[in-house]
Amino acid sequence: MVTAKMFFCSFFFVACASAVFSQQKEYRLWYKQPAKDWNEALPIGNGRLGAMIFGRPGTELIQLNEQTLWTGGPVELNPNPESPKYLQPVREALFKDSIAQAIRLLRKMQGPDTEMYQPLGDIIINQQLNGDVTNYTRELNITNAVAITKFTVNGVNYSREIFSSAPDQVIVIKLRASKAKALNFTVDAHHELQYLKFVTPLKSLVLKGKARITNDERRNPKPLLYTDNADCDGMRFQFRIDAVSPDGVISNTDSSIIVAGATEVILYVSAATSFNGYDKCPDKDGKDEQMLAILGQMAAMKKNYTQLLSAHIKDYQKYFNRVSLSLNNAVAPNLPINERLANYQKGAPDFELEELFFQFGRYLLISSSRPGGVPANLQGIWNHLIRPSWRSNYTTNINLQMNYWLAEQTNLGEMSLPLIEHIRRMAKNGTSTAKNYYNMKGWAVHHNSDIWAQTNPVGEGNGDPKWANWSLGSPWLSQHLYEHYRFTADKKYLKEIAYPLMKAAAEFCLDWLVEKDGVLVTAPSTSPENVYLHPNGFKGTVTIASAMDMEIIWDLFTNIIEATEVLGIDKDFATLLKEKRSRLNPLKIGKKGNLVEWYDDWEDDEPHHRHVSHAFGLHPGRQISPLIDKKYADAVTKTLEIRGDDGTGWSIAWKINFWARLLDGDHAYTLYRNLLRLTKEYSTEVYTGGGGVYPNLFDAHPPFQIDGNFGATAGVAEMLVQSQLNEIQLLPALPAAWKEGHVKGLVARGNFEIEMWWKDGKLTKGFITSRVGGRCSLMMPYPVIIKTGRKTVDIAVVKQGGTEYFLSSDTTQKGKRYELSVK
Ligand code: FUC
Repeated sequence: MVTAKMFFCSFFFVACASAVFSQQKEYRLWYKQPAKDWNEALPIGNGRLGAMIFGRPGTELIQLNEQTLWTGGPVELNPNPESPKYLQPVREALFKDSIAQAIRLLRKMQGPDTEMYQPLGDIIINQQLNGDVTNYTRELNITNAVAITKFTVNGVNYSREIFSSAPDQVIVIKLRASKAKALNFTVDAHHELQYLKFVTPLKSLVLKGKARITNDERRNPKPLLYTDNADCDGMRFQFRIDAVSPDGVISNTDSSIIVAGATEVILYVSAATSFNGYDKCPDKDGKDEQMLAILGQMAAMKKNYTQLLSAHIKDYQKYFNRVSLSLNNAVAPNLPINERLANYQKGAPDFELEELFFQFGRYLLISSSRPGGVPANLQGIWNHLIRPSWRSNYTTNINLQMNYWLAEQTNLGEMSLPLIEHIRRMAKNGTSTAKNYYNMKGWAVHHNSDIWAQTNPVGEGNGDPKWANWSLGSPWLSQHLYEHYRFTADKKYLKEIAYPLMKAAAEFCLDWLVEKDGVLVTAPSTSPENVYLHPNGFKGTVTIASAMDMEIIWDLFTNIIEATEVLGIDKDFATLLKEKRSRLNPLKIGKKGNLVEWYDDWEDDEPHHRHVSHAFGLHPGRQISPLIDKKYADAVTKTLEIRGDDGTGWSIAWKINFWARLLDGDHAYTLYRNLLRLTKEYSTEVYTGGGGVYPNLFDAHPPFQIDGNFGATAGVAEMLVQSQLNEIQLLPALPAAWKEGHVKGLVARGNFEIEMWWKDGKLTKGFITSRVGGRCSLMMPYPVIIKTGRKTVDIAVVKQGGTEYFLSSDTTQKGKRYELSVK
């Protein structure tokens, strides 16, 4: 683990060191009222420690999370030894169109569900305020990652500043009063379930608990219970709060801290769990969470507030300031976000809100996914529920992947390392899954994973195979392994980390593919989580060779073939994959002009279904593009038109990316606006339509699911720069509404960093920084040349998908910034 991390840091040094820090605009989400609900509270995080701040004057609520606090323990690798014997009968049933029989048998090939991500607890600050609250505001400044609540009572101004520091691994809260000694409050801690709470002789308030070893939701519908009992071996956790004040008197009860007569108070919050890796029992082989929390707290308390704050801002801005975006020279209207969202929904322009929402996705990724940690889950790191929706786990048929689409493009490549590390863990468990469930080589990942790197088909014998038995997680996740190479151009990483895992995923695919009517198909196959209407009058979920399966496998094989050329290795394997790729069941165009999703051109049970899995080849894949073949691009366009512009949050976000890849900036922009709809639904799981945002700009599935935030940011990046076809396209899908603008710091494959200005739909000026050297190619509808100083420039006019493009290409030197010449 340590070696792997060190390796990652070293290969990343090149990218980080050459990043040019830019001036950044100040982006603030601010409100005139405290949060009434969790979805109105404001998120902060340092990758590991998260908090939701309600900003309530009298009884402040700060809900905490620690990224590694999950139920359960290491996975059982062979929970269903009977599984392999059902595979052949499933295939036979599918080939005979006995779909109901195939579904019945597939349920026998399922295993345990995943564990759940858990809340850490709450901090409650009860402040004595003798009078009415006036001048109230609360804000989250995403340019420095600090949240502030301010209000006045009886002429005294009170403020609370809070941030979660990555360099010091604590949450810091500064409470201040404008009048000397006017602060009087108690600090309490709480958890929804059983816990132990006490104040130490040194006046640290401590809350400790233990997560249950199994979520056993299906077998035990009763609430989960935390216990301090030694024979329950779930994960231990604790958080500690210390108060420091230059002038106030700090005392305590058995279970709370009391502050009296203070002008300023700093609260330090540290937390730790006993999580010691995906394959270690979190109790008996767990880390000493008490020692970790105490040591972390002691180190932080040696520093004063100013030192902690400046270290935090410096660390955060090192990432955040790499990208700046300016649309139509927008300035923020002097209105709270909820009012701006309401105006926006009525059609008012608010380009600053559009910039802010783009940057908010980057803020959330920096705050929930740091090297050395685990990946951002369905809610990043923010969850207050014991039973969160979908267990707040890692869902791998779109959601986990979407969380990371923005990372490389928006200059946060390091933040994808937790995903890469998790893929390595899933590859280990997934090797057992491929062997134990199917008797196959390579590694397999199904629809869900968790901190324990679970990879088996979930559902426990009762799950609907349309999600539970989806089996192509390893080839899809391998795309992230390869994309990390494409963006960094780091051949050492490709050779040592990515390639062996990609190859093993391909070995699973080779075993998984079967021949039918002269072509290679997958069986069983699903098109996540959609349902078709079979001409024989039944509804089906399982099929043969869904378009998505074929596209995912095409993607992996193509990436491996390319990688073998880059590395000069494995020629025979590449030859084999080329042969297999040419025999994959081909994509088809249906009677409506749509891209066929299923084995045949069947109707959908729900034509507006949120998943658009068969458009994978357009995005995040690179098989389909208007620049390659108009025919398939037009078919996906038709498919998207039929699916419509609504959806869950992540579905709308995916559609932004689709339309950007179809080079239709205006349509992508329509979807971006749709996603910025204030949702009314706070807690119900809505599956059809209804996506949007909450007042805190968290994406609404509904309920809150963070992939929509990340996917939207990636979508804006796709509108501005694309490079999936290797050549860089600048402003490929610029909406007409963004008449003029400037963007700095987006990254293109090959490790090129871009700064550019545009006006009336056309590039006016630009620079490309070559971070590692190498050939840089541009594909533009008008001539754009990199000024490398060479006298002769290679520029060619090429016809791509029926349109003329100017292709220019030149060799660049590492670390050099080149101006673009625009004709
Ligand atoms: C998939 C999606 C749902 C939801 C869940 C977490 O099952 O179909 O919409 O996002 O993951």
